[in-house]
Amino acid sequence: MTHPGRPHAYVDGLPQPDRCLVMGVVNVTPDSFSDGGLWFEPADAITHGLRLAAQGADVVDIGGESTRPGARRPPEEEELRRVLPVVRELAAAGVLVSVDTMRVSVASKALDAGARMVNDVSGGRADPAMFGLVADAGVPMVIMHWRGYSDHMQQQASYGDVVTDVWAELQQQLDAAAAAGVQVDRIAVDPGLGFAKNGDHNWTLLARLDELVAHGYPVLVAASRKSFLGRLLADPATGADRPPDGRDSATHVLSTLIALAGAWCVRVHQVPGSLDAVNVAARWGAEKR
Ligand code: PMM
Repeated sequence: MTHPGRPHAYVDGLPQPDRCLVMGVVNVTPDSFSDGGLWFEPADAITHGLRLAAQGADVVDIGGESTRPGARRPPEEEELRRVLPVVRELAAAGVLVSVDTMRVSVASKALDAGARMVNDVSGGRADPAMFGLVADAGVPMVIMHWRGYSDHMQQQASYGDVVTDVWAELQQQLDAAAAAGVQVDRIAVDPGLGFAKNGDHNWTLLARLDELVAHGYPVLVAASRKSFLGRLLADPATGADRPPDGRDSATHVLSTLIALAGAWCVRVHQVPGSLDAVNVAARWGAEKR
């Protein structure tokens, strides 16, 4: 049985409060949709990461590649240049750092620099050696549902039943991870909102999140500021999508619902509101036990 508001599965090696975890996002990129350019200078990214940690983020996720639809990949050297100084400084300050990368070389160097978790949005598909690295390092890993790189992923947004199909494809990656020796209790899964998915797919995955949770793996959800929220909250007068920095209230509401559905972690740009949200959900869920 699952307990609303309370994660029913934990990732070994990460904090285990009696509530859904909150992962804060630092995009060290010039072009991410949500905060592109704001934290592109290492000093700014470090300051921002420290702020997220001070606000109560359980984990701070550092990425150097924008994955917004249509984005081109940075060269490996550039991704390393963006990510490593930020990982190093935050880890040295005692922050629990996750590295958001699809490249095994970047993940490896980030772990050497103090990162303690790998968030691979390709779920090991972009670089199959990722599972071997994670197995050897013994660190937790997020396996996200992914069908292809951002420059062509939206052409692949075609499903029978999106929840069934996403799980079947995640299961393939879980099998590959296990075959490579990744410890099962160090894995979280993620439906990958917006990755080869349109707005309707995202809403279906969210509304039926309990079905993904029921498979027994800890589930991470990253809905924060994504474009399907901008569309939902479009200006009634002009029809223009709500810009990303106006999507945080809706993100926090979703964090409550995601936590109540039994998710393990929400990945968000603005930590305080979602931390309040998961605490409300945990208290609510405690009455249901
Ligand atoms: N989305 C983005 C980046 N990293 N990681 C996981 N695990 N899941 C996601 O859905 C995800 C991610 C997209 O962009 P953002 O960093 O601006 O939110």
